[in-house]
Amino acid sequence: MKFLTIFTTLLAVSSAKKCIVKAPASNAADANDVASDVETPSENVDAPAEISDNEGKLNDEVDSNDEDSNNENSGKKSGKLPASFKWGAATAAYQVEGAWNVDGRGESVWDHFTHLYPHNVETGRPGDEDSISGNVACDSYHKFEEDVKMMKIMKANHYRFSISWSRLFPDGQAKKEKGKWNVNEKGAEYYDMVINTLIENDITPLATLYHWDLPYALHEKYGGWLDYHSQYDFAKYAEFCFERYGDRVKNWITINEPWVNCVAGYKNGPGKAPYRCTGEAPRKLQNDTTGLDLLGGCSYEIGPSQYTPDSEVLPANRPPQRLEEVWCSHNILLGHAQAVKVYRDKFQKKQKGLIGITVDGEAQIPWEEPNMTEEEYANNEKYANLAAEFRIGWYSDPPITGDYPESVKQRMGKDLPEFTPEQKKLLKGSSSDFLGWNTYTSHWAAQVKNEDGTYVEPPTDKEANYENSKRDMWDDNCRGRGDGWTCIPPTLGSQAGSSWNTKYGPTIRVGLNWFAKRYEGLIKNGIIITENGCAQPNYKVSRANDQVTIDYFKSIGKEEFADAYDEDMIEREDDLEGTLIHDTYRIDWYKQYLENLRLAYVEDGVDVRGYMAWSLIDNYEWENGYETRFGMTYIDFYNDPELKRVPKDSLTFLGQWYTENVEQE
Ligand code: PNW
Repeated sequence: MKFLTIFTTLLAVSSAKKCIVKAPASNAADANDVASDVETPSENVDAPAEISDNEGKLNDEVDSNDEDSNNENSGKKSGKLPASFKWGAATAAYQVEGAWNVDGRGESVWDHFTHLYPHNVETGRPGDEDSISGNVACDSYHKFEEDVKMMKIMKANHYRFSISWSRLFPDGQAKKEKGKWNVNEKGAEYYDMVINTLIENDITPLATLYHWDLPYALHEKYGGWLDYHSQYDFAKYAEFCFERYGDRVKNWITINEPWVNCVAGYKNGPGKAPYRCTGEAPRKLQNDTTGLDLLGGCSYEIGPSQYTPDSEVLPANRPPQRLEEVWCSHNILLGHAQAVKVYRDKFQKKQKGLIGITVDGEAQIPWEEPNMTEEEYANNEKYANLAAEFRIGWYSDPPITGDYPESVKQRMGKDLPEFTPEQKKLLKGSSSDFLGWNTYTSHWAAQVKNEDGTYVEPPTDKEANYENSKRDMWDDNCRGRGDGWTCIPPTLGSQAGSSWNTKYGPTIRVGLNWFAKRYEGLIKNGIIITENGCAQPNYKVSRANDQVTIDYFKSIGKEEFADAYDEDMIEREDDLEGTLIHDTYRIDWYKQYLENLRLAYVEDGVDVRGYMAWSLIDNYEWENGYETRFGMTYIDFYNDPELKRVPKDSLTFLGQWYTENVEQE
């Protein structure tokens, strides 16, 4: 049977110091072009070229912040992306900066919990705390100019970085008294330097305010994102950033990936800080301890009130443990909205920048079987949309439409917190300037069947609750079989170097179309891919699924997706001559995803305005440590005290792709 799906068509296919960084020799010619003679940051930033003069037309007025109304059609005839396309790479503060206790920086939850539970990180060197934490990482705190050289090689015109909240406000609480902020000035100067250096090099800053590094003091004080107060502390910190940096930063992302922050930080632990494990993730069972377990495990201490794995309800303002991820999500979305309100009320009109949220989430692909009827497939398409509403819409609807998707409300029943009418108003349109999407991998979706072949039906209103909410669909667990991160075969695409990371190019096109359709007319400056990339396959990831995946794709007549690779693709930490530098798997990833992005723009008319590759450099890959490498630049973390940056082939490839596929002015 032949199905008309999107992807069948795809295969056709120092602060004041001036610092102009040049690319390394082989790219010198290009670098001279870009590192032009910008004199001072202020000259460059007063009226950034890509932002139209929209004075007096902000907030709800129709054409507010439409930075380039012609964008939509300009590149289509040529088959290229428009010259205004935002092109660059991304990193996050805790993963690259290091200098964790330098110049007055305060502890974040990542500092605290990596130090307390060193065994929660999958790789590292025994006894070497720096090898399991972001203590030093790439030391971008001291080596930022080296990073800019790498940006030049890929011809970046934008750079996405994040600001460390606890570097600015060590106890998390920003306050302005008598016109003066209680900021850690040395920390604030670091970001002045970053921003100015970028601008001097013709690279536009795209700053994220929160990339998972909550000041530990706030976790200790009231339980961090589990508590309602977090939104106000976040908004105050954001206000400082707008006031200090907003003359130069015109693109703000409030929160990075609320889903990962809350699900991996509170439910599926101990994965991400604060290492809570309120769900049924397999790793919990091994380490289900009360109190401190210095060898590794889940954390149950929180705030002024200690509680144990058995405590069902926390004191005032705290959710029941089983709903921690849900409440974390709720509060973090409100934090986003509060920060946007501050920007809109006090800064946007003058500064003329854009603000939005970045969500993550797998594109949902309807499950297909060789002898399926059209009705069955159509039903799975319907369920793919429902699964996407759960996985993505839960986070992207509130900042655009002002509320959770109806399907999520119906299935969660009373376990889903409600936004008050004022909160809905606050949320609605809070990501209407642009929407950021981090995209890596797709998942299958379908309506699950009972053993007798009948469909599992959605919960009735009476049955609706957190536990029942997803039982009739294949949601974020890959066809509903098993729990946790790892997909059960067949997977969509070949296995990259992180358990959840599979290479399936149509991911980006399917997802972009899903957003475009759902939010038609509601996002003024389109969608920005704020992350996409892969870890080169490595020794840690099992490929047991390869054959199942190959056989499956053959069985449905789509052999082209039976993507597998030879052993020589696998990264070996001791082989500098190999894929550590000559990263052909990663190049193929970028080729496939970028081609699908291009098609989404030129063929489907999706308003996609930017692409940030993850990541500019190898860095601290959270609970996977330093041996899961997502970078386009190599660093020998264990043996090289200089942390020298060595460009990989993929970095050069991206520079070429940009020249060939984006209109040059
Ligand atoms: C993103 N998943 O995280 C983050 O924003 C980065 O900090 C991180 O380094 C990068 O992707 C690579 O991991 C994700 O399970 C973590 O689907 C997990 C998932 C997706 C993204």
